[in-house]
Amino acid sequence: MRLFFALEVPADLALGIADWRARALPLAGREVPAANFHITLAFIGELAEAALDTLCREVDAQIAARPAAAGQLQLDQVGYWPRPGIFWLGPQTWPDTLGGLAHKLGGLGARHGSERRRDRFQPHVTLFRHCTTPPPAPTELPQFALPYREFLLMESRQGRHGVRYAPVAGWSLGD
Ligand code: 2AM
Repeated sequence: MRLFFALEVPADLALGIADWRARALPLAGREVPAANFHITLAFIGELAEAALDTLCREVDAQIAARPAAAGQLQLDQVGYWPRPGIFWLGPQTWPDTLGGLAHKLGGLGARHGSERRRDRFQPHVTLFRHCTTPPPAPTELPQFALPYREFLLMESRQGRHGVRYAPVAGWSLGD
């Protein structure tokens, strides 16, 4: 199973973001479908199905020991990473608790063999993949509020019509 931890983008917000993308940005690279919008907290990669229960119990224990807080992100900037060729929408600032959660989840992934991220955590929704040149600035600045009260363990499945993400488990965040 190819797994990652993520914050979900609610369907109505995803449609709002897709509308803004169509209005404010030219087509760049490959457009990510609105149904696939999410914010990756930590990428796990391939995990044997037999190890899934262990991973979930480890997350339970982490959350019980140090509950992470629910919150809200203001998605108010865009960015471009030339190496993966990703054009993204994300917040300029975010709660330390969210960075802490991403770090802890990344640590659990590392125990199961995934590579630890070396770059700084930047929450983001990928809008376009495979961009070869930086897209121009949006004609309309983004301003989307993304409230989050839980995070999900997602499975990435390659289908005939492209990749699809399916939730495998979820954890509520405290106040
Ligand atoms: P993204 O978060 O930049 O969009 C499922 O594949 C998700 O995990 C995608 O959202 C993807 O990028 C992220 N992802 C894929 N491979 C990754 C890797 N090697 N390191 C970190 N994140 C990765």
